[in-house]
Amino acid sequence: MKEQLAQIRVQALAAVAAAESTAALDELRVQYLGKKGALTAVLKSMGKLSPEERPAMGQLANEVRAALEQALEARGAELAAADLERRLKEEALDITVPGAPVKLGHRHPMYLALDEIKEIFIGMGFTVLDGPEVELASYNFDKLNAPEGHPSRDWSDTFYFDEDSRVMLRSQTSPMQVRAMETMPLPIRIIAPGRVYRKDEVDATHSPMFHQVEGMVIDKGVTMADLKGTLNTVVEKLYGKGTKTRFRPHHFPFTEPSCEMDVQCHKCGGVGCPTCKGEGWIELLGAGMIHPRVLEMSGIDPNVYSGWAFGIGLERTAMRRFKIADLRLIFENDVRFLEQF
Ligand code: 2U9
Repeated sequence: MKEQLAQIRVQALAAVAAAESTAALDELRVQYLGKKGALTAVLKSMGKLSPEERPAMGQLANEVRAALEQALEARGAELAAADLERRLKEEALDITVPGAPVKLGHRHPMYLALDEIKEIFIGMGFTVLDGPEVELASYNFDKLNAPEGHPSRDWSDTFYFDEDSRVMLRSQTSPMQVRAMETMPLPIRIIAPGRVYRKDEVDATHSPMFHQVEGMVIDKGVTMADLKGTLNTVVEKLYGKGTKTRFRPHHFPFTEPSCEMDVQCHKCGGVGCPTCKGEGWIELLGAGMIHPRVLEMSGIDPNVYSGWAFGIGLERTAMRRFKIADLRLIFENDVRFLEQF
């Protein structure tokens, strides 16, 4: 038994010293000290010894167990330290290396144009309105003096939701202004920007969804002179002081009289060039004095109050502002295009 214990000691200590992982150490612990382990087997057979032999052999067995446990612990600590050393090397971070630059996004060119317009009108005391894109035809058409049968209500131009043409995607932002006339106290100074929808095929100048900014002023004694004065001021802020404008008569159902406003071509200064198609002028927006019937339908007395209104297409404004040749670029959101602004 003495030889057996000595052999176990030599073998086990050699195995522990050679172990290369904590898993291997665990296996050795089971192999020698576990329930069915080699040393445990020797201890179990101790009962067969004579009472004289037992104490010395017991002491020897305990010494072997202690030596083995100590060796397991020491080798375990060694392996853990080596493992930590390896991980510290492998996982070392150089915190002085500069980080990867984060790419910041920015405003879409059309919203840059909208922001400019908003800023100008807010500076003149206007409030910015927001409203539903799904509208009642009564707000989009009837209350804007385009009754049943008006060409603008045609199914080929308008996205209706129901067969009797009562609910639709708004074709202009004017319904927001009708709602304002019905609910806001007078006088009113508002602009209404947003998406509008018309059944157009997509090409370089048309899209079934586009953006407008409309605006209006209603007060006592408002005249066409206020319309011209305010819009001329806006144009000077957008295109620079001294920019010339011109007003041409036009027709809209919701304004009377109606006009279109042109700005002198920034490229040729009015002589005529490809940008203005030889005209010297570029069409900018539509406007007019709010039709007395429109005021009346929303409960405002046209004998006491008058107002003017305008509408401008945002995509076209942004295209002019940033010299963008094709409307589709504005909607495609190709980063290579957007990054240029
Ligand atoms: C109310 C009364 C009157 C809004 C107006 C225009 C003229 C106009 C076009 C510009 C380019 C539409 O996007 S576009 O195709 N708009 O020319 N819009 S006056 O007049 C209103 C609005 C609301 C209650």
